[in-house]
Amino acid sequence: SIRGVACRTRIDSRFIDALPNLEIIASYGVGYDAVDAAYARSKKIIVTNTPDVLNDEVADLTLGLLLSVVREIPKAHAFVRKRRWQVSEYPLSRLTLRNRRVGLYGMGRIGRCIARRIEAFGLPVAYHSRRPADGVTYDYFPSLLELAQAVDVLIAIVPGDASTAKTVNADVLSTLGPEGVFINVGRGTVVDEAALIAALRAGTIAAAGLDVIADEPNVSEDMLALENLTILPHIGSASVATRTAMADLVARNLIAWFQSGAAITPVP
Ligand code: NAP
Ligand code: 8YV
Repeated sequence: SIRGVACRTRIDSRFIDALPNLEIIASYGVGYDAVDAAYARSKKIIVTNTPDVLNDEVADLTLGLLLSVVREIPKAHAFVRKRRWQVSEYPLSRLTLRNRRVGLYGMGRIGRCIARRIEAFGLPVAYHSRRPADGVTYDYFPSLLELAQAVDVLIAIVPGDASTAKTVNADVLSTLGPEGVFINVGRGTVVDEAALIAALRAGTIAAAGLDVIADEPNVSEDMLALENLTILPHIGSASVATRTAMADLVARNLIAWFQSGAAITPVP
């Protein structure tokens, strides 16, 4: 009897087959990698996501994470908490954002919002995507490796799918270089995590910040042991206001579908 699903979970072909009268899967999030959208399509089931309503929130968090990594904000806070300020000054941060060049891996809805914030920080922006993005004038690089060569901060904001899987690999990280900073706010699957851990351990890159990991919420001991890695529990969009806007869009998609037969934000 179920004709519509609102979800924040994995929806695979078995799940879909268990609901023979399903018409619409309204997924809570802009990334819909957890939904087997190709299978849904083959069954003429529509899939919707929640684009745009979270762009600024995720971009804000990205800049917060970048600053946290480079200027050691979480560590400095822990230093005060442990009452160590009374004993000594906090050490100067080895890294700075000044005079850096920032590369965005992905220049979509959220990437553009991140780029505008980076510009406001006075830093040049370059990017890689499969084709040049319409309406932006930032330097475009046709490969991720060429982008990594040209920048010393790399921010990943691409979807998690087969085309991006483990693309931030040992080559990309070593090209980014020993002053390099890597930030991931896209999906954990985009990164070869073993290569990232090795690069952070060896000083192949300087530091990294992850809002997403491949096997959430299971953070490996190897990751937790790294002083130069800051990990957030996938909170890019996680404010009450933005998550409410996302939930409203899920509901509005379902209502529109059942009232008019046209969803508001179907995935491509
Ligand atoms: P979007 O508007 O679809 O932008 C995606 C960008 O990635 C485009 O520039 C696209 O350009 C590029 N891209 C896709 N596949 C690529 C590939 N194989 N190689 C190079 N570039 C590729 O998506 P969005 O709304 O900005 O969201 C992006 C992703 O962020 C989501 O899919 C989700 O996984 C993630 N996200 C995370 C959080 C969080 O809480 N951390 C929150 C929201 C979203 P081309 O198609 O031209 O290549
Ligand atoms: C959410 C996200 O955390 O929209 C996305 O793609 O990754 C985040 O906004 C998630 O989808 C909701 O669980």
